[in-house]
Amino acid sequence: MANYQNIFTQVQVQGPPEMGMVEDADLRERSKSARFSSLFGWLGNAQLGPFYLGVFGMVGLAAGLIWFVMVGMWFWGQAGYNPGVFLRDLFYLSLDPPSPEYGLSFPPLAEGGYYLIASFFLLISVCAWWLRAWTLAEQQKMGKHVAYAFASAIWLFLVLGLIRPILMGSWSEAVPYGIFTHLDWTNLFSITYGNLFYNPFHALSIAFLYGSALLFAMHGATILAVSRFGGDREIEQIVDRGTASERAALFWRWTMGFNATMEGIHRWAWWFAVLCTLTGGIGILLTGTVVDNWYVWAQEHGYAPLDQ
Ligand code: 07D
Ligand code: 07D
Repeated sequence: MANYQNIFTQVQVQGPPEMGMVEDADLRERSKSARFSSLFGWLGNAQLGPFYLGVFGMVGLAAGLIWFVMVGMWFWGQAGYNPGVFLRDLFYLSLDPPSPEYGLSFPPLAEGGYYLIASFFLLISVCAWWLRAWTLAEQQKMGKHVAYAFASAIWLFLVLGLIRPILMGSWSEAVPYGIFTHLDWTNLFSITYGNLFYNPFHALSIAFLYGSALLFAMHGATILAVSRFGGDREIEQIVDRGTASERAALFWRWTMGFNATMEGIHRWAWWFAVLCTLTGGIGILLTGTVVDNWYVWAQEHGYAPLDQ
């Protein structure tokens, strides 16, 4: 018997590919073929394609690739064009922003100009990808929830690499492109401004980050636990008695007296994820612009003890 599909179910049902709706859709930018992959079927839907690229998809991928290759070429140069050194030092190599004396001016290529050009392409890439999320939702007459959530991540990204450096009057404030160097930057940022733990927006961001993981675990576990009743199929679940949905809801009502609804749980998830980067961006924006030292700020506002 063909069973319903989830990550633990090995049976994969295959019919003709589902090519997607054609009404009100621009078919010129959608590829024409679809394939099946058993590997993909274990992780999600087995069907691969059709793929929609469109103008914004093309621009996003092309600009992203230019950024990636520019960073890679810089690393290649730093490694002395030696593949062994490149691989050995890959996580330590770095394309750094200009030094502080250049302020917001355009420095020589080797002293940060190249970094600014690469950043420009990354900016175009991320923005084009956001437009793609918006226009694809528009085409399907969907809400714009994905685009708004992505906008929240882009807000933090823009604060880190564009808005705050401009407010501080220097591109040197931007984040370097390197695996470990961007961690060093994060560490140094915290130390420079008196320990980011005393920034309440960092705390809020952490609460939403941890909360997102907790909610994701609760939601994922709940749906998996009722998938034996068809809970993962979500059809006719909301109104009927005795359904997977009702069991899932009752489980949490009996566990903690309160339960989310099938719709509401996704609002919880959306808000927690969105608020993580939204509050984070506010916290970074205030740092160095409004608040110079978060520990001193916290002492002045009764958030940290005075006698330390
Ligand atoms: C799982 C979706 C897939 C995305 C992945 C990331 C690149 C970069 C590198 C060309 C969850 C793809 C990575 C395209 C290629 C070069 C040089 C998303 C998933 C797999 N960080 N960060 C990582 C970025 C910042 C911090 C990893 C980006 C801030 C800490 C990866 C940005 C601060 C740790 C990475 C960014 C910060 C990391 C895994 C941009 C404060 C880790 C990311 C554009 C927020 C972790 C070695 C991941 C790690 C890590 C990418 C910004 C802190 C390389 C693209 C400046 C403390 N960061 N990061 O899984 O292992 O995300 O680092 O803003 O511990 Mg970071
Ligand atoms: C970066 C959003 C932008 C990303 C975009 C993606 C590509 C790749 C490629 C798909 C992540 C673009 C993608 C280009 C595409 C492919 C292949 C989201 C980003 C648009 N902190 N901290 C946070 C904790 C400390 C510091 C947030 C914990 C120390 C700084 C988070 C701890 C110091 C910053 C968080 C801890 C410090 C942060 C990030 C513990 C270092 C930030 C949320 C337990 C010594 C950032 C307000 C996020 C922020 C941030 C967690 C400790 C520094 C909640 C748990 C004290 C400088 N920290 N942190 O979603 O917003 O990031 O702060 O110790 O900038 Mg922190």
